[in-house]
Amino acid sequence: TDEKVAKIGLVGVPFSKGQQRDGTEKGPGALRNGGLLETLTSIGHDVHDYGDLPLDFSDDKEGQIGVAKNPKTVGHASKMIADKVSEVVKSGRTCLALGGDHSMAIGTIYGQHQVQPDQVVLWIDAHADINTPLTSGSGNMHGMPLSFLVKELDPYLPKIPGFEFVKPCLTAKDIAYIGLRDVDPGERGKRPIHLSFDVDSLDPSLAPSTGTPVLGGLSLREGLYIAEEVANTGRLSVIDVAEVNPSLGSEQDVETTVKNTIEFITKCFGKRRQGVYPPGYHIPLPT
Ligand code: EXY
Ligand code: MN
Ligand code: MN
Ligand code: MN
Repeated sequence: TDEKVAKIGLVGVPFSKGQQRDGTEKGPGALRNGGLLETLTSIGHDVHDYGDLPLDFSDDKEGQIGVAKNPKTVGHASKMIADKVSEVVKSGRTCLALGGDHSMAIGTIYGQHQVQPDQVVLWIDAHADINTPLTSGSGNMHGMPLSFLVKELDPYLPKIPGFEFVKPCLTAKDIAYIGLRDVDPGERGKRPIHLSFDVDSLDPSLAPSTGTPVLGGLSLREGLYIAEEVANTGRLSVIDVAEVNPSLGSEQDVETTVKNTIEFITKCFGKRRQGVYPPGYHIPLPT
């Protein structure tokens, strides 16, 4: 059989201070209530749930004007996220980090980097999330995570309280935003993949419960195709699921968002259109 059992380490990142709406802190709960664990387990995966990180939610008094909002709160969260993700990756599990707004990726990428310094990042998003605190018009840190991690941007990055521990760990060419179509064998690497999935990459009709929806997004088939191709590499090491906000939209919107997000996650872990046998499954015989 070619079915693969993934060893998954699930980490809840209930966080919303990288942007200004309440609700993304409820993303992990919404995905749990939507049956994520049961679905992954039912197709044979070994899921260890590390629970939700106890993240602080206070608004900072400092740093509100111009530069970056809530930098200390985001910085402290990033440190806690990084430590947990590196623990999970070190244990040999694929880390499934359920956010939370997309500022979570500072910690998840930096944490993975401690164990797998040759990581590459696949960023699926309607937004590039690479504003520096000085180029950002909003001050929202969920629009900035990559600027803290990319070496080429280091000279442009002001010192921000809370981020003293982060050293840039990626070069620009370690990041793909999507769309490569012609790669030679010699250009291919076997590097561990960090998949950063912002649900707002999907069309708002598919993931309406998110804070910064943009019309004209990926169709469900396009999104699931990416997840299937990534699963086929066998090199997934960390997945961020960012910007699910169950406080936005109707009950039906939340349900749609959660259902499609769970579908994307299960495809990342090898769920196939033709069905998956759990390990040891045999077609029942009549007795
Ligand atoms: N580029 C805009 C900003 O920096 O505020 C919008 C960023 C939205 C970030 C969302 C979650 O991906
Ligand atoms: Mn994003
Ligand atoms: Mn590196
Ligand atoms: Mn986005």
